[in-house]
Amino acid sequence: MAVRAGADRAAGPLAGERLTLRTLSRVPAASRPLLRPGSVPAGIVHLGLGAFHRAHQAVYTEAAVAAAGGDWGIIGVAPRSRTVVDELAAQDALFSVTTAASAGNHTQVIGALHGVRHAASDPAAVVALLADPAIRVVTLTVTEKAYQLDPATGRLRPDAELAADLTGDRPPVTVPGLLLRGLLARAAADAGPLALVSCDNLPANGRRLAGLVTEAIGYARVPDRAAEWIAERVTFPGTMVDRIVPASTPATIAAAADALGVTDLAAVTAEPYRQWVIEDRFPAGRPAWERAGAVLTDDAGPWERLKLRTLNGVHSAAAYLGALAGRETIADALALPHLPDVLRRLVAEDVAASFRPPDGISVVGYGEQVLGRFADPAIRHRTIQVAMDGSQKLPQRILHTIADLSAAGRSAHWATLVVAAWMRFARGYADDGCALTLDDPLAERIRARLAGHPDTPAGWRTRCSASPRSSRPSWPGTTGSGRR
Ligand code: CS2
Repeated sequence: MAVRAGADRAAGPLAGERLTLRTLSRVPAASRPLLRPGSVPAGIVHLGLGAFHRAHQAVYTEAAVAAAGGDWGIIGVAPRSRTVVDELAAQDALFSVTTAASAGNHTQVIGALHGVRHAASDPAAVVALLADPAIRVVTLTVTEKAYQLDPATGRLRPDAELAADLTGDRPPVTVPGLLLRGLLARAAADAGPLALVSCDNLPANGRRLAGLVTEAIGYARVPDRAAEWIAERVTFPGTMVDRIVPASTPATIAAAADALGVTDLAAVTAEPYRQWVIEDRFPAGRPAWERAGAVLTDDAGPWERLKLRTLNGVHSAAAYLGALAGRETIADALALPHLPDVLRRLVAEDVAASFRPPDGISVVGYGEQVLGRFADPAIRHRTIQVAMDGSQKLPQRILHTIADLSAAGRSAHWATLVVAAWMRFARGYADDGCALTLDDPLAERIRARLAGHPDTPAGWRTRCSASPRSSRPSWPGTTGSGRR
C-alpha cells in the first residue's frame, strides 16, 4: 500500500494526536526532521521496516541527503508485518528515534522515508519498484533467517514457500523470491544498474547475498540473457552495521510522546553509538553516507568479523547466560557477579585469537567498549530478544570462532560455554524453573533432538509461577505480538 494522508486513528491506551505533517509544527524545533518526508524523490528501496532500519540506515540517509543532496528518498517495504506499514502510513511516513543514554535522552523525528509498502499484500508493487530506473540502491534488514541460507555453508536451502516462489508464477511471498522477481523485471525493462546491499548480521553478507541471487537464478532456470544482465549490472557491497536498537515497547511510545507532544506509534529507542562500514561498489551512485559518519571501504570483511564475533558473540553469551539466570535485560545480565569477567575472557582468550582485526584495532579494547555499551541501563534490550533465532546467529557469532581456533590447534573454552548455554536455553526453562520461549525457525527440530535427553530435575518447574518469558514484548490491546 502507498502512503496516505495522515489520519489519526484510535490506538487504545496509546491514543493521542498523531505525528503527521500537519502536527509537525507542534513538535519542538530541535526534534524536527532534517528532510520533509516525500520532498526528496525516491532512489532507495529498503526491505525490512523494523526498528533497526529506522534507527540506522534511515538516520544515516537523512543526514547524508541533508548534507549533500541527491534523490535518495527511501521507500520502506515490510515483507510481512502490516502493523508498521499502517502506523507509518498514518503518520505521513514520519517516525522518531529517541537516543537514550544515562546522561539524558534526545528525540528526533526522521524524514528519510518517501513512502511505505506492504509486500505480503501487494508483492506486484514491490516487484515494480525494483524494476523502476529511479531506484538505484536496494538495502535489506530482513534478519538472518529470511535469506534461507544454510548458516554453516551459506548455500540456499529453499523451503516449500521459496521453492514455489522460484519455480512457479504466483506472486512471490519470500524475500529471495521478491528479489529474484524484481531483478528479472528490471532486466526485462533494461532499467539500469543497481546495488543490492545486505545490512544483516550475516558473515560476508555481500557475498552471501550475491550467492543467494546466483543460486536462485539457477533454481528458477532463468534464461541466459536475463542472468547475464543481472551478473553485469548488479553489485552486492558488503557492510558492517551497528547500533543497539531494542524492540519498541509502550515505554518507547510514551517517551516519544513526552518529547514530541504528539503520539508516534512507529517510535524507536536506540543507543547513542552507531557505526556503518560499507564497501563502495554502487554502479548507479549512492547517498553521501560518509557525510553522515559512515566509513566507505574496499573490504568490510575485517570490520564485519570484528563485530559479529566480538559484539554479537558477547551479546549472545550475555543473552543465554542472563536468561538462564532469570535476568530480563542485557544490562541486568551484566550486573551478575562474574559475568563481565567471563565475557572479557571470551573476548581475550577465544575471539581475539581467532581472526585478524582491521589494522590498528585492538579486539580487547573493542570488547571493553562493547561491554560499556551493553551495561547502560538506559537501553532495555531483553535477553530473550537477543536469544531468539540462535540456530541462525550462533554459527557466525560463536561457531566460527571455535572452528578457526580448532584449525589452529587450539581449544575454545569460553566460546564452548556459550554453545552449552544455548543448548540449556533450548530446553525451555531458566534456572528458577520459569519457562523460556524458544523462538527459532528450527525450534521443532531442536526440540525433537532434545526430547530423548533427561529433563528438568523433579519439582523445578513447579517453583515458577510466572508466565513464559517470550521474545516479543506485549502491547496493550494486542496478543503479545512483538513490533521489531
Ligand atoms: C543483537 C543485535 O538481537 C541481536 O541478536 O545481537 O541485534 C545487535 O543489537 C546489533 O547487531 C547491534 O548492532
